[in-house]
Amino acid sequence: MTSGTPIHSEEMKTMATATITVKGMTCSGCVHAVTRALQAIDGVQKADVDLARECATVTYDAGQISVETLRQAIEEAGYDAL
Ligand SMILES: [Cu+2]
Repeated sequence: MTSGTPIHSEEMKTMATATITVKGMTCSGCVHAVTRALQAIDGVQKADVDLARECATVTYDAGQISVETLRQAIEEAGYDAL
């Protein structure tokens, strides 16, 4: 008798990318602060913060969190998310 391997159901991942305008960043320290704040969120896969363009490009699981969650984290870090 052979024992079958259990079938693991695929986790539902709905990855999305959002570009959020971030105001108030003045140096690379700010970029780090925003990047860290975003990456600390459960559901964020990748966060790229651009000082010159004043924006954050975030890849996240839309089934877990929303853009609002990302904005909130940026605000809590002390910057303005538009
Ligand atoms: Cu700074």
